[in-house]
Amino acid sequence: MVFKKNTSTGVTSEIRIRRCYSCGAILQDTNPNDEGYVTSERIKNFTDDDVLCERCYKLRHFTSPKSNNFNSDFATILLSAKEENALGVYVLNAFSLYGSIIESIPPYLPNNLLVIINKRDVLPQEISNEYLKKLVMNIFNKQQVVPKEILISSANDSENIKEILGYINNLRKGKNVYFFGAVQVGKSSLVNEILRNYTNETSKLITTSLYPNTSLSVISIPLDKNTYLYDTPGIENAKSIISHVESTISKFIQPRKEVKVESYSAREGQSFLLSNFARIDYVTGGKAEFSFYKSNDISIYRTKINKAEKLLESFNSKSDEFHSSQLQKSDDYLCTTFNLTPGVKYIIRIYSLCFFIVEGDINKVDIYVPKNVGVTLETYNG
Ligand SMILES: Nc1nc2c(ncn2[C@@H]2O[C@H](COP(=O)(O)OP(=O)(O)OP(=O)(O)O)[C@@H](O)[C@H]2O)c(=O)[nH]1
Ligand SMILES: [Mg+2]
Repeated sequence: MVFKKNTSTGVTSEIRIRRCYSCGAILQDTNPNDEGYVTSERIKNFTDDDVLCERCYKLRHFTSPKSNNFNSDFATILLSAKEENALGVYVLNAFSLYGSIIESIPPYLPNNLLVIINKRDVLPQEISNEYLKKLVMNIFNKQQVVPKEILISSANDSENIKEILGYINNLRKGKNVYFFGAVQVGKSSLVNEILRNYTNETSKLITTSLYPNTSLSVISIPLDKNTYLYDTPGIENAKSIISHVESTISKFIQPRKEVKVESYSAREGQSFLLSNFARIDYVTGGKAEFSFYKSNDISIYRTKINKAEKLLESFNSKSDEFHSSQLQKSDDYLCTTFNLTPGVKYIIRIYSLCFFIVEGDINKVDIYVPKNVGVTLETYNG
C-alpha cells in the first residue's frame, strides 16, 4: 500500500497518504480500475519529482519531449468537436504565451473558437491587455487561426468568469463546449469557477470517463439536457521548459503571484544564470540594461562569462539551491546567439521560464537553455 497508518499518535490516528500531483487522487497499488492506481514497480522507484497516478503519468508522457508531435488522441477529440460544430475554448497562459501555443494544433481546431489568455494576474499591469492580444493575433495570423474572440482572464476573478460565461453562452449556439490547451494553463480552474456561476438545471452528474476512441480521461459537465462542457487533460509542449524539468520544480517555475521585474545594468563579459535553468551571456557591447520577468521563486545569479559554466554545474552539488537535477552538465544545454542592433529595445523569451527586455548599446548575447526549449528574439514595443 502507498499510504501508511501511523498508530503511534494516540486516539486520533494519523493517516499519511500520498496524492497524485495532477488529479489529486489518493495513490494506491491494489486496484488498476480504481482511481489513483500506480504500479508497485513505479512506487518502488518513486521520487518526489513524479508522484503521479498511472493515468496522469500516461497523459503527461504521451509524447516524446523530443518530437513535439501532437497526440492522435487529442486530434480525435478536437476533430469530433469540429464535426459537431462545438465551441472550442483554447486556453493560453499570459505569462508564457509562446510556451502555451501548440504549434501543430491548427489543423485540428474547431471553427467555432474562443481563446482565453489566462493567468493575467501574474503579469504586472504595465504589460497591457492590448499587447497580449496583439501578440496572440500575430501568431494566429501566421497559423491561419481565426478565433471568434480573445478574452483575458484570471481564474480567481469572478467578474471575469461571468464575462467568459456570457461569451460561452452566446457563442456555443446550443452545442457542446470543449476546454483544451497546454499543461497547467488553468483550464480546470476556469471550468471550476464557471461551474460556480452556472445553474445546472438537469439532474445529470459530472463524470470522468475515457473519451470515445481515445485513452484520454475527460471530465464531462452537463450544461443542459443534451449538451456538455468537456475539460480535457493538458497537452504537453516540447518547447516549454516545464516539459524538461521535474514536476515539483515546474510548480515554482510557473509564477503563482504577480512577478516583480528585476532590472540590472550590465557590461560585456557578464553572465546571468536563472538557477541552472538558463544562462544568458552578454558577449559584446557597451552599457546595457536587462529587465527580467520570471517567477519570484527563481533567483538570478550574476557572474563573469568565464565562471558561468562552473557555477551552472555547481548547482547539482548544492542541495539547498533550487535547481533541476535533470540538468547536469553543459551538454544538456543548447546555445543560441543573437546579434542585436545597439539602441533598439528587444524582448527575449525562454518558453515558460521567463522573458526579458534588453536595451542599450548592445551587440551580442548568447542564450543557453535546456535542449529543445524554445527561445525567441523580437523587437519590443509593449
Ligand atoms: N495566479 C493564477 N494561478 C492560476 C490561474 N489559473 C490557474 N492557476 C493555477 O495554475 C495551476 C494549474 O491550474 P489547473 O487549473 O490545474 O490547470 P490545467 O490547465 O487544468 O492543468 P492540467 O489539466 O494539468 O493541464 C494551479 O496551481 C492553479 O491554482 C490564474 O488565473 N492565476
Ligand atoms: Mg486540468
